[in-house]
Amino acid sequence: MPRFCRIPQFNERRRAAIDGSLRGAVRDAGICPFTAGTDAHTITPPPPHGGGGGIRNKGGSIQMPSRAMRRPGGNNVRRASALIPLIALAGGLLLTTGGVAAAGPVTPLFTIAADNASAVPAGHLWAFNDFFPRSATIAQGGTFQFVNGGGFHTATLLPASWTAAADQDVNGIAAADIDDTALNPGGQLKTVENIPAVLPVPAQGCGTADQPCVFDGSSVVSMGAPVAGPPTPLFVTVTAAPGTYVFHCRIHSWMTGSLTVVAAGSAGTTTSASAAADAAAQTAADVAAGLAAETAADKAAVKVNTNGTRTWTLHVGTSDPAGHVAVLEMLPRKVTIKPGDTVVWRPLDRQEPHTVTFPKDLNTADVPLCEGSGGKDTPAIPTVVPPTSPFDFACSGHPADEVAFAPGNGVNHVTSPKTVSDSGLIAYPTIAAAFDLPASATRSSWTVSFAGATAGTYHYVCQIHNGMSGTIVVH
Ligand SMILES: [Cu+2]
Repeated sequence: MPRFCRIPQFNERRRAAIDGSLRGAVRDAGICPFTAGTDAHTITPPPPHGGGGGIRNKGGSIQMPSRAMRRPGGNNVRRASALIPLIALAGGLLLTTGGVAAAGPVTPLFTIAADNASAVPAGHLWAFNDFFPRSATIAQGGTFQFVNGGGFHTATLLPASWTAAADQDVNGIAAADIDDTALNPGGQLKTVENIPAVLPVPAQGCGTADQPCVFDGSSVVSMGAPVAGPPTPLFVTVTAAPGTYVFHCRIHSWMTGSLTVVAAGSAGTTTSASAAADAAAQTAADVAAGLAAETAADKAAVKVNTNGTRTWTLHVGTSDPAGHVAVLEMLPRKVTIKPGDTVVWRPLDRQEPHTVTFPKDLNTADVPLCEGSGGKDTPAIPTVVPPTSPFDFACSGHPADEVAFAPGNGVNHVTSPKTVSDSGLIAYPTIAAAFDLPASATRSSWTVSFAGATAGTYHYVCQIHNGMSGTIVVH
C-alpha cells in the first residue's frame, strides 16, 4: 500500500452536495490520520542536485529524489500539525500580556482569487485556471487573502526554494497507483487521487480574518481545494524575507502566480483597488483568448476512408495557449455521421483531463477502493445508501484506501444509443508529465467505431466536468 493515506474524492457534481461540516471533520478530526497538516510540512524541498536512484529532471531545473523517497510519511506530519495550536496559543498569550484586546478581524490589503467563474461568457462552459491577479506585492507584516473564485483549485504559497513544478510533481492531485501496475479497463496505467495534498495547509488553527495563517517563507501555506463543502477564504499574514515567492494550484499545473515581498513601509505595494484592476485586465485578456481557442477547436476534421466510411476527429475540450482558460466543451458539440463511421476524440487542453462516456454519467470518475493483498484493489463498501459523498465508503473498519481516477470500461464500439462506453482518462500528454505519471496513464486520443450502429441520437458526457456533453447523430 502506498505510504500515504488517501481518502475518497468525488467529482464536481457530487461535491456540491456535500455537507459543509464534513470539511471541518476532515480538518479537525483527521478522517485520514495523515491528512492533518498534510505532507507539505514534511517534504524536504528538492535538493538542487539530487542523488540516488530514480532521479528525474522536472522542468529542466530541479532534480527530484526517487518517488519512494518523496512519498510523505505520517509521523512527521503529526508533529508539524501539533505545532499549530502551540503557535496560536503563544500568539494569544502575547496579546493578553500586552494588555491589548484582540483587534478583531483583519481587513486584507487585497484579494487573490483562484478562478473567476462569474466572468465566463453566457452560453459557454469554461473554467479559468488562473489567479486574479496573477502577481502582487506586499510589505512584510501585511495580510492578504486567497479566495476560491469558483472552481476546484488550491492556492498554495511555496517556500522560496520550491518551484511550482516540483511541488506539483510531489503534491499534485494525481499519482500513479504504484502497487497496482495492471492496466485499467480503459487501457491506461492506473491513477489515484492524492487528496491529502489538496487539503488546507496548515490543516487547522489559522486562515480566518481573526487568525490569519503566517507565511514566513520557509513552509507551505495553502488554501485547500473544496474537497468537502464550500470553499472558505484563506487569510495570510506575510512575514517572509523580501523576495519573490511562487503560488500555484496543485490541481492545474500551469496555474501559477507570484507574490513579491518588500520591506515594511515600501511604496508600490498592491492595494485592493490595484488588485481589482489587474484582475479585470487579466479577465478581459483571458476571455478573448478563450473565445479564440474555442472557435479554433470547434471544427470536425473528416477523412474519407478507402471503403467509403468516414473518420471524424473531434476535440474533447481545449484551452488557450497559456492555459488560462479551460474550455470544457465537446467541440463540435454535435455531428451527424453514418453507420460504419469512426469518431476520434483528441484533447487540446493542457491542464484538464476528460472522459468520453456514452450515454450518461456513470459516476465512475472517482472510485473509492480498498487495498487488497498483492495490490489487488476492490471497491470500497458504501456505508450510506445511496452514498452521497466519498466519505460514505469504507474498507472493513477504516476509510477507503484510495480513489481510482476514471478507469474507463474499455468499450470502444458503440452500436446503440444505450451502449455504455467509457474512455477513461483522455489528456494532453503534458498533464501526465506534470504529475509525474507515466505517459501511458492517459490516452492522447480515443477512437470509437460506429460500425453497425442503429440510426439515432447518441449522447455522451465527460465524467469529470459536470455539463460537458456532446451528441453524435447516426443517420
Ligand atoms: Cu471534462
